[in-house]
Amino acid sequence: MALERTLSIIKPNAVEQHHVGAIIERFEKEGFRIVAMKMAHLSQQQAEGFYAVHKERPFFHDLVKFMTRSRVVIMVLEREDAIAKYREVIGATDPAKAADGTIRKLYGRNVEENAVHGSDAVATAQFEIGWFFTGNELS
Ligand code: FUP
Repeated sequence: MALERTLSIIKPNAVEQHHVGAIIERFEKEGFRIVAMKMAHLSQQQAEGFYAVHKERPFFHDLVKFMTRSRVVIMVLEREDAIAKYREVIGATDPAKAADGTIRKLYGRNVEENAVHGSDAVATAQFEIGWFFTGNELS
């Protein structure tokens, strides 16, 4: 197992519902170290660029609208095997299909408002971390 970093976003629905503290506490209990963290209200350009890989998908427009609705918490989290472990802790994309006890099951409303984002691979994590954080903020 390698020490990895993943990009985590606590999405607008979870921030609006006051679940920020519970979600961060869970990540720390699961052994993640917070390397960097900020709160931001994403611009349309930031959200579109972040989700550029999905730009041809039918849900793209609504997803960008949701992600720019209100503020999000963006974090870089580190631990051994971070990418796979994080995805285990958050659960399936659709909260209705997520395992009991996972963050999306606990705090997600539907496949769009699914409470949290997490990188799906090492290369994706590198792009996503660089999208939101400078080298200085990560050192
Ligand atoms: P995940 O890696 O679990 O975040 O899921 P995907 O990369 O498949 O999807 C990225 C985001 O697109 C999801 F977080 C939510 C959104 N999405 C929808 O809004 N509708 C869909 O049908 C599928 C995904």
